[in-house]
Amino acid sequence: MSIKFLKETVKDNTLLSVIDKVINRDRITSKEGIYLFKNADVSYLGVLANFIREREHGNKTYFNKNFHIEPTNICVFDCKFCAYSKFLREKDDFGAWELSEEDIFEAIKAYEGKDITEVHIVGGVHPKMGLEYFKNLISKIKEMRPDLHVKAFTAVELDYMSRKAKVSYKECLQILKDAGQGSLPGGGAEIFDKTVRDQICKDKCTGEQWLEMHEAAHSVGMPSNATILYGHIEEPKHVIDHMNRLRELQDKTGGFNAFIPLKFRNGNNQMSDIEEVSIVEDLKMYAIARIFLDNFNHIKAYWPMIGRKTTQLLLSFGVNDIDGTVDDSTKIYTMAGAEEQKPVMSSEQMIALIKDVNRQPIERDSVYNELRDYSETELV
Ligand code: V47
Ligand code: SF4
Repeated sequence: MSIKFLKETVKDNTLLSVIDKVINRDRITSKEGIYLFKNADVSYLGVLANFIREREHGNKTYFNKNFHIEPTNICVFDCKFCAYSKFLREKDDFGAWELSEEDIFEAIKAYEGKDITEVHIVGGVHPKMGLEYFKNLISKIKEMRPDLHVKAFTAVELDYMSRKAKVSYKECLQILKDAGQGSLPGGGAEIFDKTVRDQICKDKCTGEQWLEMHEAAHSVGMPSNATILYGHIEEPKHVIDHMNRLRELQDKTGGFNAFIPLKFRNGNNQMSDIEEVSIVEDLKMYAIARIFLDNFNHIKAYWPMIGRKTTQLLLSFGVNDIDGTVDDSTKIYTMAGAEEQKPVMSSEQMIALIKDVNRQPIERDSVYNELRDYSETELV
């Protein structure tokens, strides 16, 4: 359905005014954002989100070639949704891991000669792995692979690192940047609102600290991503408050690359009694993110978490980026019950996934420089 036709069929005044705002590139308010969650149906949201997506990016759909390193799942925190972490006292239990430096270098060496452009390093907050350790680790990784972009550490890990090392956020980030770190992933954001955050991840950094960390990263020249963990106990007002705080920070710094909604998965965690939301809620979440976050260039669907089929559908609901090849190197979602029990996609499979829904596959680097257009590439 075209946006013009949508305008002719919609009768609700608020929904009509949101259409006009989208067409005129005007910003929607938080009140309107909440209204969309409560009153707009998924087809209306899809038309608007797709209109914005195609206006900004045409059919272009970005992916990159990356892999993950998760140094440990030992964590001092106890997020209720986490299916992955173990306390230090459980370090000898089945399922706990602590990679040695050698293990990490082996993992890097395994990609020697391969045209991978990014390593994504995140893990549990291990009480014995601090700033000094990670600074040296990054320097050595960059010595081995100067061409590799290192996207590393959630604001939660960084907050702990800087407090232990007794340095400011900015100093901590500058040290890591000097060692070769290129950017920050978006994890740890969850829901900024204190009442919700206290119920799902009370002991880790606050929403305000998460935002402060990303502001500090942008100020030292490191871009970052932002996430939201949706589909559990939060309400529309919390989601909109979360996105509003991100929109305000983005106005100030312009340092965010992508927004990544992460769907709560209920396997093997302390929130397993909460049912997962339906695909309709997923589509609405992504579409409203695309409409609300007018100053974010990219909305990313992280396929190992949301699954390949939904990812394809999301390319018509505002999404223009599907992350990377990942190469079976992350356990966060498989342990929480995501469909992707083996998150491996070759570049050919990513290209096919994008082409199957008539979009244009573009390989990008970590900061969205276009590396290669695969539209004309014949797949064997
Ligand atoms: O902050 C943990 C989420 C995040 C569950 O920046 C869960 O490019 C759903 O942020 N159900 C970490 N989600 C991962 C992350 C990420 C992933 C891919 C790309 C990027 C990027 C960032 O994973 C955590 C938390 O929100 N998470 N457990 C769960 N049960
Ligand atoms: Fe630790 Fe991250 Fe799991 Fe929270 S989500 S318990 S910070 S590993």
